[in-house]
Amino acid sequence: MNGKDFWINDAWDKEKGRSISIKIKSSLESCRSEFQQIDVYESECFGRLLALDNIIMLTEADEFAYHEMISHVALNVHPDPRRVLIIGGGDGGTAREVLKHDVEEVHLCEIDREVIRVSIKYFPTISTCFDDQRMKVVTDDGAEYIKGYKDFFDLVIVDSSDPIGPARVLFAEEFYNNIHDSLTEDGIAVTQSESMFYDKGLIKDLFVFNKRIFPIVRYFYTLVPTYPSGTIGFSFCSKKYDPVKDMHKKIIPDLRYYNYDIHKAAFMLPNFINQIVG
Ligand code: SPM
Repeated sequence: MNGKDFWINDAWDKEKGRSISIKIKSSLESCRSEFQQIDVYESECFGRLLALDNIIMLTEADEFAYHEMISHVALNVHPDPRRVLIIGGGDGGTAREVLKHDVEEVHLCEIDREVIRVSIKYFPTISTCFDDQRMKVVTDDGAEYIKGYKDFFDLVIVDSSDPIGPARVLFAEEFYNNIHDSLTEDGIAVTQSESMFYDKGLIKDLFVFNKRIFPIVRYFYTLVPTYPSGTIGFSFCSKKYDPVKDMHKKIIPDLRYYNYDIHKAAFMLPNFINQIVG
């Protein structure tokens, strides 16, 4: 940095010949964990930023658009979600949203304890979940942890990083079979499924095998300016409930992105992605 302009680019996308850049004011922490490079920056216009292996995971300015949508859509479809598992999500943002509902227990299984540590230290408005009595925090490989549960969770949320490095196994068919088995008979899974503009091949693969595993599989998306293409999507995998027809209108306080019209609109897809997931 040293007084010069410093920009962070999404490393994975840069390799593919495209880039979003965010101007950085200062580096707050830079460390190498057992699994990955972890960086926390103060950015010029998005607040603090967390990057894993030089790929942007979140910024303070737009994280709500991601964390609200990965959580509240399914929590407003399942009539009575009691037990929730979050795989990944070590920053705590997804759990913060889940805990706004009347849930009994939330298991958070993050492979990298250093992600939890830096999130508690540098992102206090995001990592609020870690003091909640309903939380069970585990540092383990989510792909292994889920094998210990059968017919147990009402909702499984996979808040993963990209399908490279430690999160690669979280995009495999075997993992989704294990998610299916861990869910109760009317359970739902929501999984981070990347950009409909940039990751069509990945989304196609996910939908081919998930349609064999779950009776109802849909793609929905949210808008996040600091992710490549400005949008990121999720797979909605359900044993019983339709994400739109079975929507409930629960009262949830303090939301900045999610509302009932957004819930429905998020499943309305452009033709090019409908052809892949439809
Ligand atoms: N709790 C926030 C964690 C973020 N999880 C999703 C990050 C996905 C970033 N992928 C962007 C695409 C880059 N190739």
